[in-house]
Amino acid sequence: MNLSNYITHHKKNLDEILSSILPQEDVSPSTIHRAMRYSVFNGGKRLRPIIAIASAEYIGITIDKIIYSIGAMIELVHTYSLVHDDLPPMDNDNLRRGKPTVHRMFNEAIAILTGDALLTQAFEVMGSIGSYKKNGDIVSLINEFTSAIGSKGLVGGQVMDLDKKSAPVDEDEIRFIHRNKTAALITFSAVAVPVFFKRQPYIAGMRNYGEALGMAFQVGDDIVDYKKDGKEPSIVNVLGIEDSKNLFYEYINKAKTSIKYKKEGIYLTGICDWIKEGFSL
Ligand code: GRG
Repeated sequence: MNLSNYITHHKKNLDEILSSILPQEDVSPSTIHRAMRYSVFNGGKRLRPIIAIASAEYIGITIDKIIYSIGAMIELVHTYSLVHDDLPPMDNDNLRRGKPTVHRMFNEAIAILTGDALLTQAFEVMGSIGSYKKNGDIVSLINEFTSAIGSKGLVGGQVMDLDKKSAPVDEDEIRFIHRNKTAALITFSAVAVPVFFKRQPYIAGMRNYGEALGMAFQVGDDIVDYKKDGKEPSIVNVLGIEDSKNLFYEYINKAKTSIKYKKEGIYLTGICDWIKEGFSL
């Protein structure tokens, strides 16, 4: 199956699981459930769950309900981070994926609570993963997840990003932002399956893959945003456009070379090309 069909196929199954996890819109109080479903089913690429699914493929684990649930858990946290990031005290965006942001469609209080509820729902899914497969390493999965998304991961990266919106930024600080705000959850997506299934020999390689791909993703996004509206803080402030582009390609190559078994890793390397082409720098 080519990558495009692979993504379409798994996205459909993943969306079915997400739909079964999220309360229906008419469940009281319906406003929050409408907002949760609105934010999740709003045209996301599902990049992070697809990475988790491709990592299962890489290490020879059948793609079943557990793998989709790991993907769903990640997508719920990703969506919460975007809903909060769009709020007025953060990025103050009116549109996300071309449609009104949650605080514009509903209101700010509902957007804050939507993020809170999605984050909480992710941990409910984590509980169900632990119950389906009793011999999985759920404790290590929880530890990986909380380090990736807490104040020493996603939240910490967002704080540094906010601090640096109106202050000079150096290369170490920009790398800190990229590593935490973006690469931490992408890295979690790459290591979650080998961690839960206790496939130790694969964990370091998948961590290298996730870190490099996550860094590439944010460098690419910085370049696109800088060209569009000079958004700061940006790697472009520190390295300029040409060196930032070179760094992007370096990270993409680093992610690809972390995949030792080329046949089994065909979708993982395909995802690197997908990102490379998607940014078309
Ligand atoms: C509010 C705690 C908190 C954190 C927010 C916004 C954020 C931190 C993290 C997002 C980091 C990120 C990936 C930034 C790049 C901007 C971008 C392209 C985000 C969207 O990610 P995609 O492209 O989103 O994977 P889709 O729409 O496909 O789901």
